[in-house]
Order: sequence, then C-alpha cells, then structure tokens
Amino acid sequence: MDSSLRSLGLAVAVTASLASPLASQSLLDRTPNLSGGWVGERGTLQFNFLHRFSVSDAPTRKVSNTPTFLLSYRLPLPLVIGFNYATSSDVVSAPPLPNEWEAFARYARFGGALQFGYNQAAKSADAELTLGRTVGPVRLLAVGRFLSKGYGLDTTRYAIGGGATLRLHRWVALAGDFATLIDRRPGEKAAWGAALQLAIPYSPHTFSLQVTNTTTGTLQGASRGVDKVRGGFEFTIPFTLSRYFGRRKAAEGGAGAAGGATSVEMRGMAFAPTRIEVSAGATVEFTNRDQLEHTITANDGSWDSGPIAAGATWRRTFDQPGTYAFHCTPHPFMTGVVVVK
Ligand SMILES: [Cu+2]
Repeated sequence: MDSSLRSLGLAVAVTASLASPLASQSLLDRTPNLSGGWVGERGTLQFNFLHRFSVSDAPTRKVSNTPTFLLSYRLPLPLVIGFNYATSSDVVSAPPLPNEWEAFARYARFGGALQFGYNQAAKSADAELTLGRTVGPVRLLAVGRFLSKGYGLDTTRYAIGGGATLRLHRWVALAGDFATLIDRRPGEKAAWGAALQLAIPYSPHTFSLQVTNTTTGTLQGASRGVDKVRGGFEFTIPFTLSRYFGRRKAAEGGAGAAGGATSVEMRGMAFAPTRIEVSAGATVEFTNRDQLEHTITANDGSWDSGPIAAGATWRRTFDQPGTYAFHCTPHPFMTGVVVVK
C-alpha cells in the first residue's frame, strides 16, 4: 500500500505520546467555556493545557497570559476526578489571589454530566449540571452552575449557559458558547467563546484555537466575562495507563494459539500478521497494541468491530469457509485477510 502515507502515519503515531483517543474528551465535542460533560476513557490520565492571553492598549501592548492546567483520571465508573490550576487568575480580586485551584469530580450519564468541586481561591463549593444532545453533526449543550461563594464573596451565585459544536469533518469542528451569572453585578459581563476545534490526525490529541472574554477554565472563571477579548488555545493529552499496567499477557507473540483463539496484533499502524489462515469455526482475536483506536472492518461491510481502544481486544468467530478481506476504517492503508478453510 502507499508506503509514504503509511510511514507518515507511523511517525505521527509514534511521536504522538501515550494515549488513545476518546470522543468524550475531545475538543470536537465541547466549547471553550463548557466542559461538554466529558469524563474520558477508563484508565486514562488526562492532561489538558488551556492558554489564554490578552493584549493591553497602545503604546504598551502588554501581553498578559493565563494558563489553566487540567490533570484528571477516569475511574472505572463513568466518573472522572481531577483538578484545574490557573495562574494570573482574576476570579478573586480583593485581595487578589493569582493562583486558583479547583478540585472536581464529574459523573456522566445520559449524554450529560454532574460535577461537584471546590474552588480554593474563592473558598467555594461549586457544582455544574450539563445536558447534552447530539443531532446529526451538531452537539447542543446546556449548563446550570452553582457557586456557594462566588468570586470569594460571601454570596451564592448561579449561572446558566448554552453552546453548540458543529462537526464539519472527522477532524474539524466549530464551537460557540454563552454563559451568564444570574443577577450580574457592575463589571460582570456575560461570558462567550468561539473556537475552531481540530483533531490531530492519527493521534489522540485535539487542539482548539479560540476567542473568548473569560480568563480561566474553572467553573467560576468560565461563568463570568471580563473587560477584554482574549485569544487562546487548548491542547488535550490523554495518557492510557492501562497500556502500561496489566493486560500484558496477550502481548506475547503474533499469530498463535491463545486459549484456542488465533491472535493478531495491530501494531505500528499495521496488522501482524496481515494474512491469517484458520479452520472453519475458529476464533480470531485482534489486540490493539497502538496508542490510538483502530477498527477491523470487512471490506464488503458485512461485519465491523467498531472502535477498538488502545490495549483492547476484539474477537470474531469465522464459521463459514471463505476469504475475508478487512481494513481499518480510520487508517484504510491498514489491511489484512482471514482465510477460512
Ligand atoms: Cu487504524
């Protein structure tokens, strides 16, 4: 097959760090100021880097930077725990507390999510309910937020918001959102954001180019607009820990008998071996040794594994003699054939 395309894909896969992609944490499914209710994939450590900056008026044109770092871990339940850390935060201004920590837990259900957390700068227990609905290429989001001690003041605040993503292509989406505190006070503006969301092909990473009037990525930061329009970007990096701990046994060997099944690996963006010969009634076990999702899809469309995550295994029993050519849907240059005798 096209060897230059294949080596490019392999190079990207190898350099693209330690992870599997997951639609639910992807920037293609959320907007700059709404989480979209993502929890990530089981056993995945998530590191997201959100960077915002503003430029002051002439003549100084001072650039002010506000990074928000997110580190989280997805537990076996549809539950993610983690924290955000932002510097140059403006969430608490009197006295100013530039370092903002937010610890949170988020539970996803029915396309939405419930989040509880604690904002250390504001000394506030914060919560968010996300409702999500996908209609064709559009994902619609609505949120309600509760801040027990909003912006470090001794008052409970509530915010509501909504947004949408429009998937233009497997790797490209547009996103926009709007959120506002209920009973805004002088100086508090409604928050808005707009973004071009990109998946980096053949990698588990997504990237966002955004314009917004919010500063930090915490619930408090994302609920209030400020004076200036800010530019920014976000980069998402999932690390699949299950790849390094456990599930090691099946790693040995290429094609061979493993508990009565013939083993095939997906490794380095290729099937190994590419030709599998079995007797009728045999089971073939495919294990994904790469750091991104693959599929095993019959060329004639008669069967399809669906996405197989990094480290995961999929089996199919071939009862009828015949020749079954297959490929990987995201990487059509990955091909193989099962010959059943
Ligand atoms: Cu693939």
